[in-house]
Amino acid sequence: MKKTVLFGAAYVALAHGAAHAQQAEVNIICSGQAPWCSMVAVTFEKSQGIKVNMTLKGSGEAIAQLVAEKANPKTDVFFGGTGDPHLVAAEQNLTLEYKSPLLPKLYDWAQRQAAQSGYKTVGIYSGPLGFGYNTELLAKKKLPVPQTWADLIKPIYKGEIQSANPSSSGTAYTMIATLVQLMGEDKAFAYLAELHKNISTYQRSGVGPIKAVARGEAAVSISFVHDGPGEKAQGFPLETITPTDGTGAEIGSMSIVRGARNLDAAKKFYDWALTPGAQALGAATLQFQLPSNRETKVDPRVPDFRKIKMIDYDYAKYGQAAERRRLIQRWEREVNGQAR
Ligand code: S7P
Repeated sequence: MKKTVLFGAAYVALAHGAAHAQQAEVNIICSGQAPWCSMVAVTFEKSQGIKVNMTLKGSGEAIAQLVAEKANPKTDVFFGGTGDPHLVAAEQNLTLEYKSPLLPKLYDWAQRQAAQSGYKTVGIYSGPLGFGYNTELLAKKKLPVPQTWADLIKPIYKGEIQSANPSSSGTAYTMIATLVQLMGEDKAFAYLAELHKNISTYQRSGVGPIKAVARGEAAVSISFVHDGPGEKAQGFPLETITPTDGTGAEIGSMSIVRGARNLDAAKKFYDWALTPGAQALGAATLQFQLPSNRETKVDPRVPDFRKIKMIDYDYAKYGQAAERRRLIQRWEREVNGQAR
């Protein structure tokens, strides 16, 4: 998904031969889906007159880039993706403390994400983890809709499930951290080893599995359920469900890079991205996470947290670099390293 998109104002400026050499610009890594990232870039550029250079990357690749650029940052803002790489970036001092004037407008969970990072990141959306399933494929294979985590390790689902790989995907890391908090660590890893036998593919990106299920390439995915309605709206036979034995959620986040070359523009983007108008661009591009500003209109397709059995997810603990590394390494050793 490495793709750099340059948006138009700079070209227009050149064409007009105006003195636009000084035009403000901002370099953003976006870890959301492409239509949303593009809409955010185009709308910000048009409304604020600041050129946006945007690169799309999964959250794992995004943090790797911030680490690689540490001595000479080329990125100004890291927008979207699960909260854990943002917390890791904050801990490693790769991102900058900034208190947006919009902070008081945000839900508590988004403000907590900011506070526990020393205001080096902020929550921009949240969404629960669950399962996607292809209604036609399950019917054809005479398979029941899985209701619980325990269901997914039943032999009837052998080769029918896709997940993402936690080494590259924040979504898959959220799954590991959720299971560890739900079951206790050793039981969670025993569970993941059983689940491994039913997994056909671990995809690099978090949205890959639900897209594969929507297109009939697999029957069930472990995914953020807010990624389901967008696939359904495109006509795919896709439904989602959250496990009745409890689940976790991401706090999608945004951070300003320490040493950002375009700090003023980065702060302008950051403040703008927390407004209801900017946050409404998610649903407008079929992205149905719960926006963090309390005043943002909530689309009816956004998963209703009040109807889902949520665990009390410890974002601070599971966002620690050492904990994240340790759990991913354990998964590589005890799960991914095993034959299926
Ligand atoms: O944009 C959809 C979404 O589910 O994808 C993001 C996720 O971090 C994708 O990155 P990974 O490949 O690292 O899993 C989520 O933040 C977002 O809600």
